[in-house]
Amino acid sequence: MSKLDLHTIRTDFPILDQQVNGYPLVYLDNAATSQKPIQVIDAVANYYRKDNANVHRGVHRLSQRATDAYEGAREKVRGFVNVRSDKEIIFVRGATEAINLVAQSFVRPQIQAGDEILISHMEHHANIVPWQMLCEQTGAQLKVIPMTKVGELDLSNFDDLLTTKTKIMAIGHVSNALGTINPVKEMIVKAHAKNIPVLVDGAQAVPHMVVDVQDLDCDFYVFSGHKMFAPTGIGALFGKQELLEEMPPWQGGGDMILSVSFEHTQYNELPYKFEAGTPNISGAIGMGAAIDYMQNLGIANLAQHEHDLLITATEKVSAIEGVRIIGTAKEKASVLSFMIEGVHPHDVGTIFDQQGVAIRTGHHCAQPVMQFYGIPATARASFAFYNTMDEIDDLVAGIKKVQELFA
Ligand code: 7TS
Repeated sequence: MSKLDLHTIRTDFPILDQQVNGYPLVYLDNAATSQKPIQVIDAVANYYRKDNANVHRGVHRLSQRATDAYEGAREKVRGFVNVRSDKEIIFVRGATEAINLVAQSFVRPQIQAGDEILISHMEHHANIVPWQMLCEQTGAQLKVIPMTKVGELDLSNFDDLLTTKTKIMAIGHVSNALGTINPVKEMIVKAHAKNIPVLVDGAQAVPHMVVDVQDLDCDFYVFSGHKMFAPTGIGALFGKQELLEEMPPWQGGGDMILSVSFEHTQYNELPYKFEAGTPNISGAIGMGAAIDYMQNLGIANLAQHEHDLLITATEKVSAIEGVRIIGTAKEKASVLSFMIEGVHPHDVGTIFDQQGVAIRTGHHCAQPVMQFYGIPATARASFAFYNTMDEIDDLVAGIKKVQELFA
């Protein structure tokens, strides 16, 4: 049984209380982006009402308050994924920007033609394309950990993929297309045994489970605020301090310097070295408020409820004839991708929308996963802690409606 008071929780999310096409909205597209509680919306609005000023540069009161709130948010993010020091949390635009930063600032200076970058077959495009660009720039090679039919990583030849040429392994914690939770901790141990640094893409993990980067011992961990009930345009990069210290800045500008002359510029210390220009102050504050919100409810409680939703949805959907679930890994979080026999996923999505049910259809920015299964797209329901068991029934009813219409 869920320990959450869903009725109260749902009143915290005003957007959920609306009709779409004459039906109550059932929002099952949380892997694309999550909804925001009033606590987050108010934190952002109050910042603009009372404290708005630029950070790190004014002696005046508002600037001090804005700076305190922004740095306070960094401290919350630090605690959220159990990072040792504030210096190791860089605010970025999201997971995508964080991966590009690591590719260009950490890997590029040390990679040469013939070196290798190791990713997996189930990565989001954000954890493929920046590495391909780096390969084009340097002549390095992209290597891919294969996957199995159920949607798990095939680690049978993993040791052989970790070579003396591997400059980084970049791996998703949870697959957005399949929901698979990858055994990143064990993979990190093996990579580290060969001195290979590891980046973990946690975009789909942090909204759904307790993440402890010290326990994982990853070198970099990236995530986006908007998938964890915070605003868009903000995210975080964790990097081990000793690595961040050695990395050159990624972008130049204000705030990332200690002094500038035409002859020489001295860069600022961590984390500011990587935060050129005026940052997304309100976004960071909203992210801090989202973390407070999740922690007040208890992340383990949220995870338990979502697990119950996923188990129930999986049971009910797999019991429907003519429906195939894509991604049946043993360890999964919050994603149910499926195909209805004889119906294109986009038609599924459209018919769902007519009943107020929001799901995502398409390749989910994971085209290699679709290529693996030989399908153009899937329909994907993805859950958050504010979803209810009744909404699982709406999902099931939606599938049956589609089947009726296409019978
Ligand atoms: N990594 C994973 C695993 C993701 O699921 C996403 C976004 C990203 C990285 C990129 O995050 P961004 O915030 O920088 O865009 N995933 C999805 C999705 O599944 N549907 O829409 C966006």
